[in-house]
Amino acid sequence: MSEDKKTFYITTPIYYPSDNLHIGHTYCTVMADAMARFKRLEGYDVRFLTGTDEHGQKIQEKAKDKGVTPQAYVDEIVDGIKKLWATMEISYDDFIRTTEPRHMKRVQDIFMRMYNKGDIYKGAYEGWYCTPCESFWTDTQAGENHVCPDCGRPVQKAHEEAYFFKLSKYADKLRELLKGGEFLQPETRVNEMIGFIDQGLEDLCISRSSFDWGIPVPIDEKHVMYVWLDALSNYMTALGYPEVDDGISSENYKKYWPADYHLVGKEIVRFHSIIWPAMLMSIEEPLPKHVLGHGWLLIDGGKMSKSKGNVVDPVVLIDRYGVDALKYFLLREYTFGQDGAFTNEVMLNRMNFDLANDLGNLVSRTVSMIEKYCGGVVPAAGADEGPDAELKEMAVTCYERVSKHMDKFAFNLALEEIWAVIRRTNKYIDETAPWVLAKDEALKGRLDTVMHNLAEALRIVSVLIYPFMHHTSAEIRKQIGAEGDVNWEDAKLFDKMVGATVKKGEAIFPRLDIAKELEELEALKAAPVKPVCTKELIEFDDFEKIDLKTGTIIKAEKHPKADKLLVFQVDFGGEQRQIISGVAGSFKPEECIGQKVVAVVNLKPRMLRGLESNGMLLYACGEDHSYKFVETKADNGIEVG
Ligand code: ME8
Repeated sequence: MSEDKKTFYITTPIYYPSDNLHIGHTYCTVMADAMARFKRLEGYDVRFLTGTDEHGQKIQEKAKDKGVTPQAYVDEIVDGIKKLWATMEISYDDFIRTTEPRHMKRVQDIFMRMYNKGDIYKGAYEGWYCTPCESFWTDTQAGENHVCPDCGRPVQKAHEEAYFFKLSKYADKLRELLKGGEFLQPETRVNEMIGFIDQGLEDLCISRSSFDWGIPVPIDEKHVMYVWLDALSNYMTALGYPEVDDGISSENYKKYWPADYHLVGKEIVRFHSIIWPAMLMSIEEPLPKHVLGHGWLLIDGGKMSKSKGNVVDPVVLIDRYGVDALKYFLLREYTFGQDGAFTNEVMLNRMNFDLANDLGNLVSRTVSMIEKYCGGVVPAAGADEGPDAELKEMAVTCYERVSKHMDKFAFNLALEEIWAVIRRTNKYIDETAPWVLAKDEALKGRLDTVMHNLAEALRIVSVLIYPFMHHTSAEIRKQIGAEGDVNWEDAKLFDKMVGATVKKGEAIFPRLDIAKELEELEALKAAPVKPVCTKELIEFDDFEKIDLKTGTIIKAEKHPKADKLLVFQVDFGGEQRQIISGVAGSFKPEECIGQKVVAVVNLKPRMLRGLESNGMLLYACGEDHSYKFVETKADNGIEVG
């Protein structure tokens, strides 16, 4: 059966692990995830790929600044990215890292295919390079001020021997592809790209020799591949294309390629709709069906970006409001293809109005009333009356409208359709006034019908929201007693709930005090969460070298020749030692006597202004250089490990 399923292959950009990801990256990944979940629910055999783009000058420079190897640098950040996606339960099928051998081998093979086709030649590059964007620019493009036309930052002069890809050769075919109208969306980007081609496509420099953090060019070891050639190939290498001698099959490639959608931010549409198809034309492989350029999340009017540092950390928002609330906000608030401003206020209002008020209230009112009026069991319905038929019709046809919007990646409109059902159902409660019906035994039949209809409408909502907020879907289903897995077909039916037992749970979205939240979020911004680790990572063996012991200060006095130093005599349970610390600003000598301490005892002795210090005491030190003892309750001379 599954052999016959239609496939659906969707990708996100592979992000640079030059820094932790922010809410802009989260936005793109959340959209891809919602689409993947939606298509799975519709019965497609979905392949969802994300990953990291780990080579290039920018990463090499970042690693150097931090004093670590590029690999160690990216390993740590990629770890954080994977944790973020795990927290958000991003349902990717594969996560590709461009430093993995499965990718590197295949990119070299792709390079050779282009080379053997006669599309690669050696020359010299003379122009400008934007390291944050990893883009080449000509004199004209960089302009008099020598800035990157994409991001506006200064570019660096590059003069290198390099390999070139005959991009110009494909100009006509690319123009045709773009004019076809289907390949690149939204439409507004098409003219921009055609304009770019019309200016005259120059051959593309595809190797660098001034740094070495990249995939070696197979025919010339002095060169590494240009990071975009390396990165774009990920969409195929992750599927096992081309077959190389490493035991990984290309079955997935046969099954899923060409990609249905490459979802990318608008700033990298050019790479995906010009360079990428030209590479594929060169190696004579099918082109992806669609490239979709989404808009940016803006902050204070500008693009939120890692290199500008004006970023919103998704982890902070998830901790406070939960994964589903954040996903809902991102998918509901912004229009696909357009930029949108991010502010805490917009986000909190959205969460309060749509989630706490509309959906949260509907769930809690429905479940409470079924418990109160029907003994907690969903009753059968009688004949339709008043607004019943309208409510049913709206609920059972909602999936059609949602599907139509999803075909266009219009997540906001799809959610708006679902919320129209939610709001209609809330209105239905007000119109039917169950609390009045409950007062008259003769109206019990009508009350049952109303309760039944509420439970059914909520069940349909629980199916429809599943691709966007699966935790909330599960929680609603638990509270209303809906059985079994979510099934898209069930969104078309209105008679599944008779006999289900409801059970009131916690409020699914507690109401937020917006003024208080705004203040607290602002305070968090002022005092950003500091990473615990601020130094280079060390090996366990390095740590093992440190000999830490407990002791008690038995004597303390000022250093006769230095105001900042205190001279301690410390008893380590047998041996006594003199240890000098620069903490006179934080303690009076007499208050140190009797203090239990932890000390490094295998530090080489040092002379400090004429007195020997034999070890080092540990303190917790504030930024203002105030010190506190690191206390211990252990006896003297005990090893600290
Ligand atoms: O460009 N608003 O990686 P990258 C919305 N490695 N989306 C945003 C955003 C914002 N403010 N900021 C970033 C790269 N994004 C390359 C890609 S693909 C073969 C190689 C999202 O880490 C958006 O999807 O700079 C954008 O295209 C992507 O992150 C860029 O991530």
